[in-house]
Amino acid sequence: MATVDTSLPAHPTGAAATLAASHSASHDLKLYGGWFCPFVQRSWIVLVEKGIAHQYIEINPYRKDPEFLALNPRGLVPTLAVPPADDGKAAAKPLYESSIICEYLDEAYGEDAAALLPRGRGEVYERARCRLWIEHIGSKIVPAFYKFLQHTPEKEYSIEEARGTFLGHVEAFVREMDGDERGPWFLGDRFSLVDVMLAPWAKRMFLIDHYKPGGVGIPATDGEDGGVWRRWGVWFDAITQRQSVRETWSDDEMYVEAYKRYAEDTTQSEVAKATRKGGKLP
Ligand SMILES: N[C@@H](CCC(=O)N[C@@H](CS)C(=O)NCC(=O)O)C(=O)O
Repeated sequence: MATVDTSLPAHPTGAAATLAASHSASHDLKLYGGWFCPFVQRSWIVLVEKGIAHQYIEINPYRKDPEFLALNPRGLVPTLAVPPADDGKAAAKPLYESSIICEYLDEAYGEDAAALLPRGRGEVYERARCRLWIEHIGSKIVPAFYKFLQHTPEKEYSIEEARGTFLGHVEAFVREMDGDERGPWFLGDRFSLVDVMLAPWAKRMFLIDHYKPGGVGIPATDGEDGGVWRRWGVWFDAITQRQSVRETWSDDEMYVEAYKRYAEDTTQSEVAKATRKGGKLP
């Protein structure tokens, strides 16, 4: 039986459709993804940023096909099939979890100078600091995003509480950003995995404006904390206009339709179920 999740449109549209079509030929490195999925978009952005040859395979992760589960027992996208190291006789090796896939792709491909995490000998602390704020995105900002988007009047928490928690986690992140107000990236003039990790949710914030009364509610830039929110605006504009982010994006209206099931809290996705229970996201 088709559900709100399994009946999602089967293909990307817009820029993402063009990108997927140009990576449809068979290749040993395969990204299994869903066009609507922000975790997939993270991995997809890294593939584009680094110009990594690959095959993109669109699947619906809510249909737990046995071939998909054989690769990823968690049944989630993104799932990456990594080429075997030897003569091609061995089977492809699976990898999953978006942040791990992104770090793998960054380390396995490209020059050190183009790395998306600081890699130099003298940069050990800086790399750890990046991972700390990547962890903050995953354990604080992303869960608060879903709690906000899945808010309905029946919930035991108010929309103001959901908004306050979300903005508080975003603010803590912005206060850690380097550089002056010109930024634009988390590391100032250096684009990194920290930016990649939050990019898909920055792109999806318009859905909260669309569906929730009062919208995201980013504070005014002339208020008490104006500097913080000006810095946020600089980062937000830069990330949402970044070519790799635009190329991995379908048409806006497709997300409006796909995220109705979150806004109405009817989806049975693992992320949504964990959000409802107040547990850790998958
Ligand atoms: N922690 C995982 C989360 C991935 C995830 O939740 N993906 C969703 C699509 S956006 C999925 O595959 N859902 C299938 C399901 O919930 O059954 C990651 O970072 O890769």
